[in-house]
Amino acid sequence: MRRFLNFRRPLHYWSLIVSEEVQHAVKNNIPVVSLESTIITHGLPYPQNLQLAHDVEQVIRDQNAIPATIAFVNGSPKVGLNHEDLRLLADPASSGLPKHKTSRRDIPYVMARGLTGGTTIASTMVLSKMAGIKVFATGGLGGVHRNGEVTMDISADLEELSRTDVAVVCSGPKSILDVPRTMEYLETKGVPVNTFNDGTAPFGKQVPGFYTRSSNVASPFEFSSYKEAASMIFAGLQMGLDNGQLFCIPPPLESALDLNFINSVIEDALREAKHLKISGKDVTPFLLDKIYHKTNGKSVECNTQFVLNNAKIASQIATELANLTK
Ligand code: PSU
Ligand code: MN
Repeated sequence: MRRFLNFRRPLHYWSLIVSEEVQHAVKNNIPVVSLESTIITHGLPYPQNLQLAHDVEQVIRDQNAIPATIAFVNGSPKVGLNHEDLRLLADPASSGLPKHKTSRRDIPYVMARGLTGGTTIASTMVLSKMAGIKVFATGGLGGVHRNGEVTMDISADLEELSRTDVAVVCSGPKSILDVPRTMEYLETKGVPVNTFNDGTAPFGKQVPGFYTRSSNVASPFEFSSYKEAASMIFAGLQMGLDNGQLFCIPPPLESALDLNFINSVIEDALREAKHLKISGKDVTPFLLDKIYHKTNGKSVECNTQFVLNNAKIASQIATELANLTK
């Protein structure tokens, strides 16, 4: 690792640390897929989180692409982590301090205090863009929370998608959210939502619901090949649109959960969150943990499987994009 100095970039990018491997790949148009780390610090329990952090990087390598997991390590923004970094993030006992869930607004605080934290989709997009990475794989998108018209709890992920041109490959916004309002927000902000249609209709016509193959909410657009997805990213870049795009992949059939089952679990978890007055950035981690226990771990198994699947597909999209930009 070395300090990333690029004199064509403004001063404030100087503290970004990009691994040699990722720098080399970006410079030589080798496909790179970035990965977030809030899923490691706050999304999944230990040690499944550490296992997944390693497995997801391997899936990307198996596709001949380079993984770039992103996080803040002792205050430094890092793109491309080593084993010690991953362990530090994953193991709650690895340092005296809890890990900081780091979205865009948390970046200056985390850096100034030298904290270690997992990056959300929003901040992973920020750092991906700085490092020149165009494709990013993750599990689930943040969105407009249920009752968001009153609480105004709307994930910064949505705002970031409207201002940073990185493609996010995920399994849709979770059904803990208000999915129709999340779609409305993205439309207003000019963010294309494209769902993969692998021929198993009606999927592709509807946005996936994270744990479920469908959410009953229509997808504005669909795509049926990775090349088509890459062409959409390429078109956005060519036009200098500056916003991100969302590519939704339904979770693999074998591990997907039933919509009615997961909805009743979510209703319970939401009631509990309300009762305990959980708010702000704690809402998502609280709900994920409740759902994990109420499904006897099935939600984590499903979550793990679609993160791996999304990383594989993101690698193929990144490969097609590299071909287009040759
Ligand atoms: N959805 C999950 N697991 C997660 C997250 C979302 O199933 O770990 C994380 C992602 O990093 C996402 C963030 O960017 O939560 C959104 O948090 P908030 O709603 O506070 O913006
Ligand atoms: Mn929020």
